[in-house]
Amino acid sequence: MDNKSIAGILYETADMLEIDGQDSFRVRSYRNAAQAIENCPQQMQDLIADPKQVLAIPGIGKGMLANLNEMFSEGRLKLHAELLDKYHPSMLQLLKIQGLGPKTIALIWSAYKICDVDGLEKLAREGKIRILPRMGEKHEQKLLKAIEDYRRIAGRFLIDTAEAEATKLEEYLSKFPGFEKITPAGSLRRGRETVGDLDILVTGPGCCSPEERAQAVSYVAKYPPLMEIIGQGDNKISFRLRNDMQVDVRLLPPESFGAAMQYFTGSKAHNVALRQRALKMGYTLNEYSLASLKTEKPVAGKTEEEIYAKLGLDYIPPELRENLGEIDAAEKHTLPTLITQADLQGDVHMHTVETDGRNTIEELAEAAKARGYKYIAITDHSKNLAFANGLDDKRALVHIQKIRDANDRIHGIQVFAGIEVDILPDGDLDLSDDVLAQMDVVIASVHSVFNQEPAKMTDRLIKAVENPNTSIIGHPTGRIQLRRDAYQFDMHAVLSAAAARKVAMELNAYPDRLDLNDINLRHAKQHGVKIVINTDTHHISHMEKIRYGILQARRAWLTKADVLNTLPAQRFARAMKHEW
Ligand code: DGT
Ligand code: CA
Ligand code: CA
Ligand code: ZN
Repeated sequence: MDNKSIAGILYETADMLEIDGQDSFRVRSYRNAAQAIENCPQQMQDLIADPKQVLAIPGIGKGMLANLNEMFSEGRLKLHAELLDKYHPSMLQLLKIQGLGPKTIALIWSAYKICDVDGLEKLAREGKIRILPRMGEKHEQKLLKAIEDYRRIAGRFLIDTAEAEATKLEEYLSKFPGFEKITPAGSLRRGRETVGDLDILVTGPGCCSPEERAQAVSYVAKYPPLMEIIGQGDNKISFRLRNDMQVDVRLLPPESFGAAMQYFTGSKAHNVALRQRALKMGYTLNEYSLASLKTEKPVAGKTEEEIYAKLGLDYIPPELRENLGEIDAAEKHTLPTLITQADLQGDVHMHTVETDGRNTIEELAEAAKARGYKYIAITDHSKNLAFANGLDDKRALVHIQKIRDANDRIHGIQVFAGIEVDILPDGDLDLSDDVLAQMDVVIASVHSVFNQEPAKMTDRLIKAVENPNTSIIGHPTGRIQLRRDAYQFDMHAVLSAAAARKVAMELNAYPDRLDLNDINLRHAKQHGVKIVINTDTHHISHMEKIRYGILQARRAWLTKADVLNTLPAQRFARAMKHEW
């Protein structure tokens, strides 16, 4: 059991204890422990043999240590299982509905003994929520809207979660002697920002005869995090993991591995268009091969490359396979040379211990240097973000000096002085112009008052773009994936303003944001607006999240030339002052 799974069980236990009406001290002890374990850099699994080390973690006492021991020895927590039994696992789904906390769930449970999403929706539609104490018609309407939002995102996972699950499973599969190649397909391979289920393809000598496949399938079925098998066939097994993620594992003979990769990578829309093209050329295309219509003889199937080549197309990278013009471009040899991670020279959105980050300027610089970057920018928060201990003018000036001093001391990487300054509700920036003018990089971001009228939000953003000190608009739509929608505004108007002023738009690579999305990025490019890909690092471990930003940029057809932080340091610095 890894830290994330342990924390998940403890969070759920805390929530269910609260629903159960247990005292708040006990509830909090589970929640605190969950948080501590989630953030612990070492795996509990490695610490558990030494109780002293576990007890040294703030938030973990003797009682919690006993719980941890139980989880490692039994593979479960009895209290958690009992609470799930008393209510129903569906209770945990209710907690994922925005604005529905344990107290309200407890209220609804005590009145109606209902604890599933469908049941809750029925109650709300029948007007049975508004009559409960402290509730009203407005609460009921809000709840119905929240249920709708929940349904839209339920069953999807952030790309980093999906990737981590895929990697763990691949490690397990690679221990089976009959498996030679193991590859994720589906939306994960296309680099989509969220993933529904995992599609894993396997090939090798263990996938050939029915007996070998039966053996292989039974090995897959013994994957420890597997919770429930959904379906099992001769060459496929589908199952659900503890976190509710569904996985399809398919066993394929080597001669059709490429055809299967092509088919199961999708997207469905890309496949439909490709199959039509194949038919026009006298072929059939399916998950086994590309074959001649007349003779039914396969002409390609071992690799994707040979399939695209036989269809008269340049190889289409998975990120582009959405039927958004890529087949046409592949035929005309006009597919773009997509940006790669190696093109990036720096990462210019980072927070330090001075505000809500966890590392010092030096630690960030060293970690960035180790990644091969030529520059970074330190961009702490401004004072409007009080809970993050944001900087006022005075502290900002001291901080600039601190960054300049650090830059003089550290060799082999340039450290730019920057700020992530709040865009206030009226569009003014949160620090004075002469302080901002001293910064090398000014990222202007909205962090509060998200629910303005669209016209007002548009004016607010345009005013921020037109501030001569602004270099970049940070996470421009404010969405938090699977949790909070983008705020409403006229993207085209803001992009036009940004193009006129040579202000860049951020592609925030942090998986919860991935903002701008692929469609907005394509619009930005059409408007002639340049992009900066950043991680918004709050801890050195976040720097590697840059690859999700790269995937998103590739999905948007971006090339090296579209992205400013591919420039050498001096030219990048000029670009931050509107010269590109
Ligand atoms: P997801 O799981 O919702 O994030 O998205 P995908 O793209 O991974 O979709 P999934 O898992 O349903 O199917 C994986 C791939 O298999 C999909 O991208 C294309 C292929 N596929 C699935 N069903 C069909 C189908 O009915 N027709 C065609 N042509 N391809 C399909
Ligand atoms: Ca999938
Ligand atoms: Ca699937
Ligand atoms: Zn921010």
